[in-house]
Amino acid sequence: MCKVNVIGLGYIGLPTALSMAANGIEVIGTDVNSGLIEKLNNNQLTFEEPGLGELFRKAKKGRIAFTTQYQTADVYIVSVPTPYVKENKRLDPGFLVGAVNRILEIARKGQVIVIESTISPGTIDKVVRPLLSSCPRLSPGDIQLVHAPERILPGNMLYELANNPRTIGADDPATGEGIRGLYSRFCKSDITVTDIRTAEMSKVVENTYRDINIAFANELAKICRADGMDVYEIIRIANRHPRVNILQPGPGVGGHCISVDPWFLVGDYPGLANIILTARKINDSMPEFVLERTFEIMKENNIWGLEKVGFYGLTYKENVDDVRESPTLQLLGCMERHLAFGARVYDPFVKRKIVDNQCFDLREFLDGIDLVVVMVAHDEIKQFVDIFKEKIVLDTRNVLEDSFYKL
Ligand code: SAJ
Repeated sequence: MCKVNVIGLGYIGLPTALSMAANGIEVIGTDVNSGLIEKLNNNQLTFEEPGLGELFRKAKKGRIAFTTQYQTADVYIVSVPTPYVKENKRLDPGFLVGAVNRILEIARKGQVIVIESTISPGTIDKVVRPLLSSCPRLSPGDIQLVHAPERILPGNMLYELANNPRTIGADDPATGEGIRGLYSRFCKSDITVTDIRTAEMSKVVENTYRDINIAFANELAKICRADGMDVYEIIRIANRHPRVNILQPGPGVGGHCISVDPWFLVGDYPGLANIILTARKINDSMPEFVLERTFEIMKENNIWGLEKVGFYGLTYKENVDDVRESPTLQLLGCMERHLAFGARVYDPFVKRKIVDNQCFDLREFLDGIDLVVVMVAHDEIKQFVDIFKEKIVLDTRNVLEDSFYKL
């Protein structure tokens, strides 16, 4: 029977560990954050995701334990953060190196290390393999490496974990087939086995594809704004074409994935990753574009003073609590650089104070302001359309009716 040690119990590691345990696999969930481990051992979840509570209860009926310690296992799944260095747009492999080194302290011949964290193409060769070859306890080939990138969409993680096709990159086909068998215990879709380099590149390419297509929608929004056209109607009609699928313009691209992964290609292939770089610049320009629209609307409605303005939404997208690289944080950073302070901010999913003038109650947030800029399309908005109607609204997510300002 296969025993699995999942390293890193964040947005990817925890659902993966729980899904495996709920499907009869023995799982040790490891995270260096003792507070997180304590919460899990007290049956408290560490982030919001539809269905996570039910999966947690199902997993706890299986064989799962949470600890800060690494434990020897047949398979180690590494799902630690892989941030990128803003200055040079390259991957910061620090957490990955730390996790692999800790595994190599206890790993034994015949065991497998699966890297799930998103990594730039070539990271396994450049960063991970040298750790194995320099490990005095092990001989070449004792430990097999696999890269199994995830594709789950925050906000729909558990369904996608079970139903999205998966990619398994492995040096050794037999190992790839073994890991395919393990993942098929909870993944009901097809699982492609390929080599590691192809698995690394395909993952980054998927997210880069999406970033470019979001940039196209955002550029269309700017073009239509300049010419007084309705970008949403144009996209709606264009998408009636059987082979056209234009995405939606928004206030920017956030999250730890779409806004990050394309930079790996820009950093690794300078001079070649041209449309990729241009798309990143377009998406990163959207928070400033929202500020320009906000100022236009303030002038048009004689609203003077940012204390009359509120930004609804701090997370990077609807119905999640993740604020990493969020367009609102990018926008507030831009305002600070121009010494523009005083606007209010509110997000129903953000319970802790992370910015100045942050409100924690919707009515408190709306009371006394004239202009609301909707930055995130949380479901809450649709429950309170009537009170939003009492305000001037810039709806950057096209989530409210036509009576409001749009991008
Ligand atoms: N966004 C738009 N317009 C759109 C779609 C998205 O402005 O039409 C914005 C969102 O508001 C958000 C950002 O883009 O700020 C990214 O959101 P997302 O829903 O497009 O993607 P993520 O980051 O939540 O998840 C992506 C997914 N990748 C793809 O769809 C190719 C997911 O499958 C990956 O597993 C995930 O990245 C990841 O972890 O790599």
